[in-house]
Amino acid sequence: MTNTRTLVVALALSCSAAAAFAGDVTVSEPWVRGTVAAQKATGAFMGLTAAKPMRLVGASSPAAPVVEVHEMSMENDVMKMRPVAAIDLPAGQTVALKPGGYHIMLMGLTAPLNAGTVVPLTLSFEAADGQREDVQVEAPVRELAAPAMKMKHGAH
Ligand SMILES: [Cu+2]
Repeated sequence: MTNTRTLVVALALSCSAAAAFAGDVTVSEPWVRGTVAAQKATGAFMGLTAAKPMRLVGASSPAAPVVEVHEMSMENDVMKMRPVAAIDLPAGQTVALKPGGYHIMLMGLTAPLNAGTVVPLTLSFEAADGQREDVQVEAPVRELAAPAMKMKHGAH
């Protein structure tokens, strides 16, 4: 698959007066891990590069009623995850949201996310001066074929 294309759709929602411009953060290679029937949660991953110091402070998606910013860590050979209030994005440095680390958690899924479909995400960023910026992302769903990981949703 040629998924190297940067899928950044920096549309300001017509109904959102707060989304003025979205030029300060670049989102690269967003993707969502596909799910099987009855699976209620999955992760979204991407690279985030901010032109000036920013923080990822939240996310939302029409695909899931609950969306949180999570951090994953290893505890006694078990991957555990917990919500974090924000992810710091230093200027000019790409911060990776990837399996085993930071991710965006989509919870309360009502239908499986199949490879080949696209999940719209709205990412909310905050600058040092408190200014908010929303970025729209279209994240393709990838096959659930990644190496199996022991996961425990301790925080959920
Ligand atoms: Cu999580």
